[in-house]
Amino acid sequence: MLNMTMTPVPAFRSIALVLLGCVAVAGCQSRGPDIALDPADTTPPKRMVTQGVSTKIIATNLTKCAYTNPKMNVRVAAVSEITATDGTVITMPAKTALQQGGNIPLSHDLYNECNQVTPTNSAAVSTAKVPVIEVDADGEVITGFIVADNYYEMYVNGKLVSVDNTPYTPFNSAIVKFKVKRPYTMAFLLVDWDEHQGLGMEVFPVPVTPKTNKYYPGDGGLVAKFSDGTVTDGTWKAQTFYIGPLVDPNEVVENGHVHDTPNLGGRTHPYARRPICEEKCYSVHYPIPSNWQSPRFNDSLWPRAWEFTSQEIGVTNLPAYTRYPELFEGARWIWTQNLVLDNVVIARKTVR
Ligand SMILES: [Ca+2]
Ligand SMILES: [Ca+2]
Repeated sequence: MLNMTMTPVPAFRSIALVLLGCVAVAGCQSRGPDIALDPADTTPPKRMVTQGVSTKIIATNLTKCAYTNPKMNVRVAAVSEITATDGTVITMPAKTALQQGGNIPLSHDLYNECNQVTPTNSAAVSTAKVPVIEVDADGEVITGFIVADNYYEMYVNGKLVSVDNTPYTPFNSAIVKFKVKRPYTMAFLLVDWDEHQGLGMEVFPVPVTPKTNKYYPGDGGLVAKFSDGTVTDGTWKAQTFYIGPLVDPNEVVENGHVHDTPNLGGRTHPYARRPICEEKCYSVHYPIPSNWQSPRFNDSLWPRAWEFTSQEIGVTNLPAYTRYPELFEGARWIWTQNLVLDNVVIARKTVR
């Protein structure tokens, strides 16, 4: 006990410094990123390694599709747990607000076959009934359009403003409205959902070749545009927390806070290597920081988001996106370094 008091771990020391700062600096209790950032933790996070599929199912299916027909690509979005080699129990594919449930702001549909909301073009889209989530009572109302492959949850200044109501497939898109003052920080948790949980692979619905469709590494992507002019692009920060499938965990090369897979053929389909390890594949995971949603979270050591084209994302035939080019004009698809292997991503942007 005495030792703990005398030599606090760096995290406690950081909190203490922030608290002391608040006593000295007037107005530091106010929300918003105008307050000091938490000190950056320069210690690179420690990897956790898993092998094989996660078998402990904790939620059988988060997909709630009110309407279905055989032509729709509706897939089961399970949640499970897997134990890493260091004993850490990790939720697959991720801990989400959707699974937690309760009083959460479920997304308002731009396009969603499950709810039969499928406007034919941008002119047919109405934002009138989208609820406004209040972050600042005296802020401006900002409207945003979001496509995430497959799941997103979005925070503004630490407040949850939208949770993707369709976590896996069919591919949907959403409209969000929030009231906030500048500067403000947006933070997205993004999940490339999968069926072979822990492996980062899905069951591809259409056979690619007779054997390759059962273990198929899926890919991710986020595109969003907001009425104040903010768009997703390479000025955002993006960090990956779940990388797989891997033949060997050492295929993830760490350089400080950059977790890259530079030697696996490519960063997008069809160039990314498709390993044949199947149930023996590994994944590498990193702990998600507890305050990642906060405007005070310091993402300065995180890599910048990578931009990808619609062709690389594979969305040239995705009505949830392609029907509304005007609503996404100027926004770029973003993800981390590897669109295929990076399965859980946090993307952040402070708008000044
Ligand atoms: Ca979705
Ligand atoms: Ca993937």
